[in-house]
Amino acid sequence: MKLAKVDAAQLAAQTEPLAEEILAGLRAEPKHIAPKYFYDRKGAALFDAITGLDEYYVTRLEAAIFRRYRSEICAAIGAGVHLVEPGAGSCEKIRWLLPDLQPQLYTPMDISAEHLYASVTRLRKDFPSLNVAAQVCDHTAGLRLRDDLPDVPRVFFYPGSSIGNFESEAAVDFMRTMRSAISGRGGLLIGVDTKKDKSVLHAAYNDRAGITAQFNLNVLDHLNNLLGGDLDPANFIHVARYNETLGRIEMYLQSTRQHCAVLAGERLEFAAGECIHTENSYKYYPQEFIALAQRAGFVPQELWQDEQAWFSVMYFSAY
Ligand code: AVI
Repeated sequence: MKLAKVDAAQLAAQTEPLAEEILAGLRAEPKHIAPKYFYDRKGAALFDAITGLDEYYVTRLEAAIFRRYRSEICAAIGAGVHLVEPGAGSCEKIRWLLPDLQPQLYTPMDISAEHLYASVTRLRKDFPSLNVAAQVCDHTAGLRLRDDLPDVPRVFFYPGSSIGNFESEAAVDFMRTMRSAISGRGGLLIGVDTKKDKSVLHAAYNDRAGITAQFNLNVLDHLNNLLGGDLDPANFIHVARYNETLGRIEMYLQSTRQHCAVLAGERLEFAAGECIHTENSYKYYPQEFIALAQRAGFVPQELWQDEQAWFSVMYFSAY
């Protein structure tokens, strides 16, 4: 019994700051939830399913660009670097560069220790000579790299247009953080989704099979599990629309009726039609994105695109 009490107290201490952050978003006008809460185990599996959808061109085109230009991309990065991948998740994308790229060290970072260690185990099996120093951290809260790592050029790898999930100013701040973690030579290899016809974007975030809807709604179950609550996904629908003025897809959970729910002991009220903003996914023309990266201190070197110019992979050096 005593042990159970200690565990409960420890758990409360760990979840309190989380609860404060999440509840602040749900007390705000308009209500919002940070997109990092999509990714519990089920959310990560749903996101993997999204990447295989016909309508979600992002992953397919990025993979094709890497297949086609792998040797050029590896040449731009150079051999013997320390490759750092924030939010590496399943460590699948590094495989696009291996075995051509021969990094001296690879540091995948992820918020989920369980997910990260399972991914690294699989990677080590397939690439036994790859030197891996994984790091469990929330990279959106800062990038603190271990200081006992080899002093070789550091290259950040940030594929998948994850940069699009930051507000543009926050994207500059995050790239600045990466830039300051590079001393001497090094760079940034990044995948960025491009502005395109609205109907293509709309279809990519409103797939016919409803996987993106499940992914969006799953955030409510994740919060219930994390903090204790009764947010009911049946009271919400998935909404995704392209905001042409801001150049971003916006995702919401819209309440279908007036209702109340409880989360972390707090009562939350939802009006009929009220929306919780769950994600932005910014799309950039290459020149727009290059200007942001330059503000963060990076120097544009190379740009690779698919034939329709729907997706961009860019390499920036630190000097
Ligand atoms: C992870 N991120 C780049 C995805 C995107 O396209 O913004 C997340 C996503 N949301 C809905 N579908 C995919």
